[in-house]
Amino acid sequence: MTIDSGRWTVIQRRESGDLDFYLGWAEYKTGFGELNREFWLGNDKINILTSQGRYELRIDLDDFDNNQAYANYQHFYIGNETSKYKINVYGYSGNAGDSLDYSNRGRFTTLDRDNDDAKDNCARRHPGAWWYTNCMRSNLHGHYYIKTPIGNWNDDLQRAPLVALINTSDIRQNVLKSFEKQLNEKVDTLVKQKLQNIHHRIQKLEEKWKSFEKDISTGNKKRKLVQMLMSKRKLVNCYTKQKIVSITETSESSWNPPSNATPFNANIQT
Ligand SMILES: [Ca+2]
Repeated sequence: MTIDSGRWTVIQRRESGDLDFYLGWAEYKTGFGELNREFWLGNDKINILTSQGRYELRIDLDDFDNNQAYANYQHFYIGNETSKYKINVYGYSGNAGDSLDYSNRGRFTTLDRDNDDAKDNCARRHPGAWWYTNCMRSNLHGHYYIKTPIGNWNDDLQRAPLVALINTSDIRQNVLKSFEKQLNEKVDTLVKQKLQNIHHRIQKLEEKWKSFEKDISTGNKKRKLVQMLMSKRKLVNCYTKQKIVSITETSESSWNPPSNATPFNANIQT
């Protein structure tokens, strides 16, 4: 079934009237027919299916004049065999009319198991098998007419019904996964931007630190140079003073020759 992207599981198909649907409890319990032709999936399987999540039910009808109609129910669940496959269905939309609401909370009845509210067996009164209450307003397993019926979709003359289920839990999961993916992508983008900003700021700080270190280094060099120059100046000053003193002392003493000095001519041999 390709409606809504093919996410439906077909649980019943009638298209030719070749398959007999006027069957007993055991057949409806396990299912019958061929999946690619006419069939009923089976009450046990539908119970298991609809217990797995929230399921939607869709019923498509058409007649030999190509009139088409559908009924959609937002929620569909049937209980297990102990509950007589009690049906829970609500949230109708469509153009076929809400014929199933009358069966809501009804138990399944077949020709050999009378679980309906009527005094007699509705499955025998309206040959078929269904969630009859005080009988019904829909009977999709009823007699398959081979001529266009006189009546409307709401009586038991429907033909060629196609009944399918969709698991809305799966759809919800897919939507949630999609949101989660989008959220993760946004978070990743934001984290990347933040990391880039932090990285940029760290680079700036490193550059500032290098500049600061350079300044300190230059300052230290300058200070050392100044210290060196000062110390050299001191040395020069000191040296200059010493020189002056030395020169002065030397000048003063040169005026007095040593007492033991020999006269220049004393050693001259005559
Ligand atoms: Ca009854």
